[in-house]
Amino acid sequence: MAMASPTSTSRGIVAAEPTPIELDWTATALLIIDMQRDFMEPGGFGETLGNDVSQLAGAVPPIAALLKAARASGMLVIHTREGHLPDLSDAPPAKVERGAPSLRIGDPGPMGRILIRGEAGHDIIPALYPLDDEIVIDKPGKGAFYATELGDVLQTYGIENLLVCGVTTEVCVNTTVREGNDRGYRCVVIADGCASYFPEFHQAGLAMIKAQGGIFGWVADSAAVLKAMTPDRSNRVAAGASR
Ligand code: C5J
Repeated sequence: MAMASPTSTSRGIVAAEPTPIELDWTATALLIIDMQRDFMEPGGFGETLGNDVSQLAGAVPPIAALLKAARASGMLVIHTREGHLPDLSDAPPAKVERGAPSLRIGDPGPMGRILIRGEAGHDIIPALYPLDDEIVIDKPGKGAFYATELGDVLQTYGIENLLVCGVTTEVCVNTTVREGNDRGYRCVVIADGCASYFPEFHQAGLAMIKAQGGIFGWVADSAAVLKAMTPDRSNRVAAGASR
């Protein structure tokens, strides 16, 4: 692997598992999966399925830190939202009719109709709200590539690497990473920037990505990515001090 110059700002080496990975930041996007009120707050889709939504809160501060750094560096930021058209024409009956939730997709709930585009519950949580010029991809499925413009967007911006975070680890994050991996993207999943309603599924979801030499991608903490994004000026300081 080619090593980045210590003063380079366009490349960085992330301390990831199963191996460190060098990334060209100009070809890297931050992909934030489904940080919507419907999954994160009481009364939404996640809770109607019987889940404890407080399990997901820990992912917010690491994502916020990465989002701040990405915005400051000019990195492409993409947010996704899972949800359906008001007439449910893009919602397969097999999804709508599944299980025994307290409210089904499309039913009226405390944050509007469950998992429907344009409703309050479908929106992204205030702490991570997209800026006007950031890309928001609406997706009907679990994977962010299925039936969306994501692939075209990434191609347009020359993206080769994805920093993937969001919820939930084993569902929409994993599905998106698998789709991205098959399309040739290097996916680095942010361990503390993902969460599951089931802590054991979070761990298993990360383990599956990085197993077998990184069969689907890499896993790193947000701090490791932030460190790699920060130019190392120690050489310049040392050189200046010796003059
Ligand atoms: C789920 C998601 N869990 N965003 N969606 O249904 O992971």
